[in-house]
Formats: sequence, structure tokens, C-alpha cells
Amino acid sequence: MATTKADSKPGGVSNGSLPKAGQTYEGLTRQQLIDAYRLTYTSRRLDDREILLKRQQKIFFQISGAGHEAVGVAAAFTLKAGYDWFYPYYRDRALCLALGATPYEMLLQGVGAADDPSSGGRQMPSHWSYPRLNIVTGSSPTGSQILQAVGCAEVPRYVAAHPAAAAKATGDYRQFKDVVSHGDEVTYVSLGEGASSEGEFWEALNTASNRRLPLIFLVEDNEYAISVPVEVQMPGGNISRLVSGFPNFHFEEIDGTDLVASYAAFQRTVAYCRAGQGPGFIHAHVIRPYSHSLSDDERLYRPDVERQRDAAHDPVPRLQLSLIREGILDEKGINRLEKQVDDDLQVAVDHALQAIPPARDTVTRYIYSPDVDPTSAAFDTHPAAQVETTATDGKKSSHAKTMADLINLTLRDEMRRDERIVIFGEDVADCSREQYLKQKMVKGKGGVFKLTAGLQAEFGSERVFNSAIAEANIVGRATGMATRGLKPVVEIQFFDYIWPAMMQLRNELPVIRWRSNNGFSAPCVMRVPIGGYLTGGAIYHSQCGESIFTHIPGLRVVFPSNALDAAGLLRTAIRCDDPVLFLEHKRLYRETFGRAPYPGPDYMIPFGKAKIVHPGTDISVITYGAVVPRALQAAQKLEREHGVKVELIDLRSLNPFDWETIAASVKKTNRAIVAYEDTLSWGYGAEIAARIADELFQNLDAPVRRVAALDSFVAYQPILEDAILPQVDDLFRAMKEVAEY
Ligand SMILES: Cc1ncc(C[n+]2csc(CCOP(=O)(O)OP(=O)(O)O)c2C)c(N)n1
Repeated sequence: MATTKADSKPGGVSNGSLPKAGQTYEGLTRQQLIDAYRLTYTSRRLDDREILLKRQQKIFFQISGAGHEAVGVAAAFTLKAGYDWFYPYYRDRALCLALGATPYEMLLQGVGAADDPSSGGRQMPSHWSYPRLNIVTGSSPTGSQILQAVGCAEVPRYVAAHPAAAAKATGDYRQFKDVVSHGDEVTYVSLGEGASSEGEFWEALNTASNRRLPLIFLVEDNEYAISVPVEVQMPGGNISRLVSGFPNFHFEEIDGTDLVASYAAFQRTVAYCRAGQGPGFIHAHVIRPYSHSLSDDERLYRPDVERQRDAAHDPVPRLQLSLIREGILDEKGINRLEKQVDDDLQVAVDHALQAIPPARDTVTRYIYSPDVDPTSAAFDTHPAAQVETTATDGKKSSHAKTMADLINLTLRDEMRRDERIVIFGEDVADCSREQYLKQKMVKGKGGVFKLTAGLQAEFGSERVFNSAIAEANIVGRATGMATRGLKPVVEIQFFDYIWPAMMQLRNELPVIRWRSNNGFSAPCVMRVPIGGYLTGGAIYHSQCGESIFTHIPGLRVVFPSNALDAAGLLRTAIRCDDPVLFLEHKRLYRETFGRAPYPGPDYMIPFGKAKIVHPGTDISVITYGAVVPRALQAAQKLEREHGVKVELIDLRSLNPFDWETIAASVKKTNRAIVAYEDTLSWGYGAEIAARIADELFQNLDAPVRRVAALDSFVAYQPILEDAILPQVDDLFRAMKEVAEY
């Protein structure tokens, strides 16, 4: 133990002095030290039991928390389970035990039991998730938890300023999602020193620092990331030195194998964070006495001498020795405690080995919300009779509006209706230096496409604000906020720049509900301008790629082609209980095609419901987005010139998609073309074409044709762009050929 302290007088108690009643160790009582020993010992023994069970093939994976126990227990003793929020690393077994998770619960995850409270048998062990304790479901990618913790830590200040956000409501996601904030709760996130090399870690430090968030970063530095030593991960091999320049932080660098020193550091840090002064950063030096996991053999890259050095710092024997030295427990007492733990563990193991596995037919449960079905009739409403609107710029009109106008009005209406909605992204605010707005010195920007114009002015800078240029940051924070019940409606400035957020979009946001067996969910909306036909958009302002996202279970993907659909689908996206990727075609924002009057503040279109844009009897053309107006032109020409009647179907919603409408149409026309703007091969149309071939083969009089972009990047020169993207002529030719087949 680093420091001992008597309650009455500060200063050390020399070893061997008689224990005094009421004596504490940096505030830890003697009983707490015994409890801490029980927890660290339990954690280590549970690892050992799991290792044995893995070797006996009774569980299927094991990764230990060995060497990290003391700092974990110290953190748990300082923070409050079910009040503060936790994004723990896989080595945080002792933390979770100390917060209230039981060994039995952990073993249930090991055996993959139906009753495993973390995931119902869906996640590997040590992927902690305990909703009752506010321990948020964790994944396997190193570092992807950190930005979510940032979003989580943003909630208390928001709710304090907007208490109505906590109000319940019926008829949308709020009925099933609570916002609970005490105002001073702290968020804890931990990671290994290796994970601190991930870019998302640095994005998280930026935001935590800039916004002075009540967030504690704990870096558990065991000097190895599998076999890669710390000096390879980072210049100088010391993370504390590298982060020390971030403003507003309380920093600690500690021996994380020392319970009392760790506790003291946490006490100081939590006090700082709870008081709202800013984030904390604790760099804890720990050890890794076992190999990385059971799939690793550390003797291949670590000599004995290192292991012997570490053994002298092992937190479990170290704490045991301190208890004896301080006269808190004698050897008998230790033995009694350990026997009790061992006996209890045996019971837990026996019990867990009897646990029932999940039923096979439950696998698709909780990919989406079981409570709100955005494909249902509840989301099918009619546009209001023509209403005069006052746009955010103050202009009144009842005229047909562009897609850009109606998206803006829908955002405004929903923000008025639901105070949980926050909007952030790059340039989405009217003006970050809000005094310029207040003094009417500037008009405000409101997005590079002006889709969010006027929203900051109406709803304030807490609800509509700019983010840094960091797309993972935008999606990760939105995920953390949505986990706590807020409804972020964020913007990725261009689809072409969505890729830094891919880890969050593939491995986190859409998976949270499924992997936690409905313990957590993160319904939020990502609006993303997409697509080409811009004459000059070139490679990095013209991309499509929607099939990459429709390939992800758990993520709803919609892609409207006109103003009214954009309004109806955006409202459904916001009110539903699933994460939604809302794709807005830039070329359609202000087109004459598809303008519509304002449909009122409650107009919704259910997901998975296509629209027949042009009824016909001869060919079904299935498309969406900016190909809709092009296909319509081609269809009209074909009818005019050749009398062929095309049935043009606008899917509107890509996941789920409206198979019934496609099937009914193809059964009638016996010919099908799937047309899309993205590159031809492996694109969205491949799935539709395959499904038609598979299920409607008997109905087909011609092969299913796809019309799409060349398998190329989109070029700057308009002549090249024309050649690459599908044009009216390409669609016309394909329709004619299929009709004549
Ligand atoms: C993004 C990502 N890359 C690689 C891996 C494989 N992997 C799992 S753990 C690990 C090492 C992590 O080291 P560190 O963060 O120092 O934590 P430690 O295991 O040492 O506690 C790696 C590379 C992963 N899970 N995620």
C-alpha cells in the first residue's frame, strides 16, 4: 500500500504499529480493504476457473482481467453503479464485479446461456453489459467505445438545460426510451495503452477537453498490446506525456496495482469531474501476468525476466500482503475469505454449466426494435391540406417546396415537438460564434447545402451545433447520446466522407441492440448528402455506395427521390426506434422535379413501402434516388415512341425494401430492370435481381437487366461523368431491349 492515513491525524502509520479503530487508507476503511481483497481475489479466481473451463471446452473463449484488478476495484469504489455510466474494457472484470455484477452472470456469458444478462449468448465473455448498473454493452474493436462515452457524458448538461427532454411521450420511440440524468453523473471509459493508438481515442480527447465533459479516461497500461510493446505504440512509450497538453483535464499517472494509490487518484479525479470542472485522465501502470488471451502464448515474445519483474507487482498478492502487514486480516482470516470465495465460485460454475442455451429461432430477435415498427400503419399518414408555412428564414408561402425546404421544415417541426432532438455535424450550425447571430451581424450558414439553416437561431446552440471535422466522432457521440435516450439527428457532410465513421457504423451503432439482447439501443438518424450528376462533382463529391450500408443488419436505410417523400420518411426516421441512415441526393435538393407543398407537421411514410411513380403493364423498372426522374423520362419516351408501358417503382426505402410491390409488378409485366446510380457490380440492384430470379423465375419472359454506373470512379469532366453515370439514353435503351426480348 502506498499511503496509509489515520482519520484523526494525517501522516503515515508505520508498519507494525497497532491498528487503530477508524483508521482509513486514503479514505478506504479496513472493511473496504477486506472487500477489495475479496473482489480482486474473486476476479482472479474467476479468470482461472474460466481458463480451466476453456481447456475443458466447456466455454469457447477466455480473456482475463489479471493484473488489472486493483485499479478496477478502486474505480468502482469511487463511482456509483446505476448512477454513473461505464464503458469498460475487456480487462475490467474486477470493476464490473465491484459494481455489482456477479461471477454467475459472467459465467453465463462464458457458456453462452440464454439467461446471460450481457448478451443472451451473443457476445464473447468479458464483453460486459449490465443495464441495471449502467455498464454499457461493449464490443471487440479496440477503442470504439471511447467516442460513445463522450456522447454519454454530454447528456447531463443537455438535460439540465432542457429538462423537457426527459419527458415521456407516447406514439414514438420515447414511449420505450427513458432519459434519466441526475445532473452530476460521471462517465467512465477505459482502454489499453495499445488502444490509445486508435484515431478515435484522440477524437474523444478533443471533444472531452473542448466541452469540459464529466468523463474519466482510464488507460490501463500493461505495456503490451498482444505482442506489441508500448514503445512501438507511441513515441516515448508514455501516454501521459503525449496527452498532457490537452486543456481542462485533471491528470493522474499512477501505479494501478496499488489499490490505495488508485483509489486516491480516482477520488481526486471524480471530485473534479462531478463538480463539472472538466474531464479526467488516469494513466494506470498495471501488469499482464497471463498471455493476452488463451489464443496467445506470451513466451514467444516475452522472456522470463519480464514475467518475474511483473510478479513482484501482482495486485492480488500485494493486497493480501498489505492486509496482513496492517493487521487487518491474519493468515487464517485470509484463508477463510479465500475458501468462501472458492466455494461460492464452485456453486456458480456448477450452476452455469447447467444453464440452458438460447433457442435457435431467437437469433433474429432485437436486430430492430421490438416495440416500434416503422413499417406499420401507424407511420402511414396523409399530407395535411395545403398549409401556409413560415420557413426558418421567416418567409411565408403555400407553394410547392423543394426537397431541401421540406427537409429543413421537417427538422424544425420535429425539434419543436421533441426536445430530445439534437443536431450536430460539420457546418450545420448557423454560426458557432453566436454573438454574431444575436447581434444580427450575420445571417448564418446552416449547412453547406443549407438544410439546417435557421435551426440554431430558433432552438439555440445546445441543440444545433458544429462538430469538429471528425466523422467517427459525429457518429460515435450520437450513439452515446442515443443510448441514453436523446435523439441525435446528425449530418455527415458528404457521403464521400462517411468512411472514417465506418467502424462506428458497422460494428457499433446498428449492433448495440442485438448484441446486448435488447439491454441497450441507440436509435438516431444520420442524414447524408449523396450522389453525383453534379457536373464537376468528381471522385470525392459524387459517390454512392448505399449497398455497403444495406448490407448491415440493424441499420435502416432510406433514399427519397422527391420533396414529399423526404419529409415523410425523415419524420418516420426521427420518430422510430432504430438507427437510420437517411440518404439525401444532392442533385435532387433543389430540382423542379418532385417539389411539393408543405405536408404539415405529422406527415409520415412507413419504411419499406415503395411508390409506383408511373403505372404500366410491360416492364417493371425498379429504382430510387436520382435515377427516378431519369427513368421516368426514358419511360415516357418509350411509351410515346413505341407504346411500351413501363411500371416505374421508386423503392424510397432500401432496408427494408418493398418486395411485395416488386413481386406484384413483375408478376404482371414479366420483365424487370433494376436501375441504380452506384457502380454496377456488387451493387444494390444485385440483391433485387437475384431475388427476382430466385422467386419469380417462372414469371419472367426476359432476363433481369441492371442499369447502373460503370465500375469506375466518377470523373470531374462532365463528358466523362456522363459516360460513367447511368443516363436517360442508357435507361431508354435497356427498357427497349428488354421489351423486345
Ligand atoms: C480495431 C481492432 N484492431 C485489432 C484488434 C485485435 N486486438 C484485440 S486486443 C488487441 C490488443 C489491445 O491492446 P491494449 O489496448 O494495450 O489492451 P490489453 O489487451 O493489453 O489490455 C488487439 C490488437 C481489435 N480487437 N480491434
